[in-house]
Amino acid sequence: MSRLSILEFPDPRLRRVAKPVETVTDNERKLAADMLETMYDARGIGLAATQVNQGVRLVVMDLSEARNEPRFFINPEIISREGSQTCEEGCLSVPGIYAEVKRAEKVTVRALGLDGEPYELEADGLLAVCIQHEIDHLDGKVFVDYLSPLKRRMVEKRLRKQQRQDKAEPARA
Ligand code: GNR
Ligand code: NI
Repeated sequence: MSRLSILEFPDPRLRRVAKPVETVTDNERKLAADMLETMYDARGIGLAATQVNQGVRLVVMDLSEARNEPRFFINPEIISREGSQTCEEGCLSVPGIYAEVKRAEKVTVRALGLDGEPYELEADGLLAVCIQHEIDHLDGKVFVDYLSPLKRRMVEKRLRKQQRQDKAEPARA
């Protein structure tokens, strides 16, 4: 397995809309394994292929405390949604920024597993938030898009400054 680098907002590559996987092969399984390692290493609970500059509809997640219950979603689709909830979200592509986002409380997701077989999952709470956040990434959306334009510009400014500093002093990053 290898660790991949994560694109950071406002990188325009985060705006690409990912393409469906046609056939699940060892290529997708290798990418999923690399993404899982990358996500664990970064201490995230989810990661979309878009974030590692891969334009395919593939998501990995693990919400377990022990980090031993990986979930894989290929071509995920929300087929029903119910209610609403507000959760403070963060994103590995928007480091250090947290903001409340309103999303559906319960969703039913249809996806393919790593074996290429379709399955459905009913999710609520944080699991439902996370899957909605990840599918947004596949559609080129980032959670800061839900903030007011003023707040989003502030986030963009702060991250651009941080990225300049990281470039100038990589050893301290
Ligand atoms: O690690 C993550 N935590 C998180 C917390 C609240 C709502 C969504 C998330 S997803 C995020 C990882 C990530 O950026 N996935 O795209
Ligand atoms: Ni994210």
